Amino acid sequence: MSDNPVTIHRLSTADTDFERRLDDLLAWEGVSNDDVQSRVAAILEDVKHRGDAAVIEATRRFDRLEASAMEELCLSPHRLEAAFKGLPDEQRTALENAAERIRRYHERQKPTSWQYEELDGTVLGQKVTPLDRAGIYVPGGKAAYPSSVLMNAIPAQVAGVGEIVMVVPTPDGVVNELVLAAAHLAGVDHVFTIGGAQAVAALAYGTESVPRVDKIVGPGNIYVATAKRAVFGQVGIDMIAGPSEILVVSDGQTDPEWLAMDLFSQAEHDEDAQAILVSWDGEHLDAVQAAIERLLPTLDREAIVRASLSRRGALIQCADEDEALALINRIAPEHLELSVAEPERLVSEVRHAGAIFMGRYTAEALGDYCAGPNHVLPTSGTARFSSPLGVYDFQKRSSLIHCSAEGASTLGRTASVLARGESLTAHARSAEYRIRD
Ligand code: HSO
Ligand code: ZN
Repeated sequence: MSDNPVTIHRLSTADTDFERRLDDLLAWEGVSNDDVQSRVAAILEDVKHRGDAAVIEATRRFDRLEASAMEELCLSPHRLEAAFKGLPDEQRTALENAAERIRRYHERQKPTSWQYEELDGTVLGQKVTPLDRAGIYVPGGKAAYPSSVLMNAIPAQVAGVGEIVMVVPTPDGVVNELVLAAAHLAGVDHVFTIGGAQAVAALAYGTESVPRVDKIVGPGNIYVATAKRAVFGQVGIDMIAGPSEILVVSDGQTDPEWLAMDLFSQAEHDEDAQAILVSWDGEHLDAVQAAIERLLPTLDREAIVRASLSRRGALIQCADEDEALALINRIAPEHLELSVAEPERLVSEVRHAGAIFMGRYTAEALGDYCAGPNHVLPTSGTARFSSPLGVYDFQKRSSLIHCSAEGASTLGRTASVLARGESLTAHARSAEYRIRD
């Protein structure tokens, strides 16, 4: 442990080089290099052609996990249940409580099928259907999060997905009991102790033992992200997640230690995580900086937090609330904490943020575990065009068209004109057969 002052960036919107410095801080190169891409491509090809045998070999090579058959890399429902039952009471109850709240929130996201009838009797509508099979990638190692099992599997279950297949890398055969317990609670059907590009390939193409899924969700390392990008098209994917981020906006009235810990809570995920505090109160920023110095040596993950704060963390002074809003919408953060007296006023002007935590009491950590909304959120500015993981990610829509004789006749005239305009005369004639005089 060291008590050197942390070199967190201090910026002011009044600085002449503010724009450039902010751009530098926000820049994130998540793309994999040619070497990673060719290694991933080789693994995908191997699994596609040799199935289980290729997965078993890759698992032996990368995770040092021996198996002579795929059954040895598959955990039975009994094993998951035993993990759940074996938890200390406090952990089991907390997991149940979180799962219940996450389920209740996601129940509200269920889209419904709808249809309407036109005057001539033609019926139009939209039919919502859950995916047959979803694959959930759960990272192992330093980021093995049982909470993420709940956040990925519960929306799939609420959506009505037929079968949920989970993969979790298990280096040296070390399993995480809480992860297995969460899988039991969230209704996962199959768990395979495999990971990396080989697990993504197995889910995307199917093997003798791993069922082929329709969509793969969940975060992973650079090999997993590269593999997900490569199989996209063959299967659906959720998103390519970058490091976790938090943007806190403070009106200067929140306890500086609360804010320092809120920043740490995301910084502790990863050396590349990003924690930024914005305020129009300069003295308050000084007080938070002092609290950061004071609390840093008390952290279990001090080294990661120090690295994250000095690489990508910042305390930004702005002129007023309007400037804070402009920054929020420019950064489009994964998590936005509005630590102000009246968050509603700001929220109405926020256009881009994955999840918005309103008011001083709403620590982002509560949302990470148990408030109810999903913690799988768009990162690296992608909140400009995407949304939290939800029930809608595990369903798709089909259009319904049921023409009456009269409707077909009326539509036939319009279709015929347009089809002839495209020189597609079979289309035109097909429509014209149904025109009544
Ligand atoms: N903040 C993370 C989720 C997480 N936090 C899991 C703790 N466990 C990404 O949004
Ligand atoms: Zn977190």
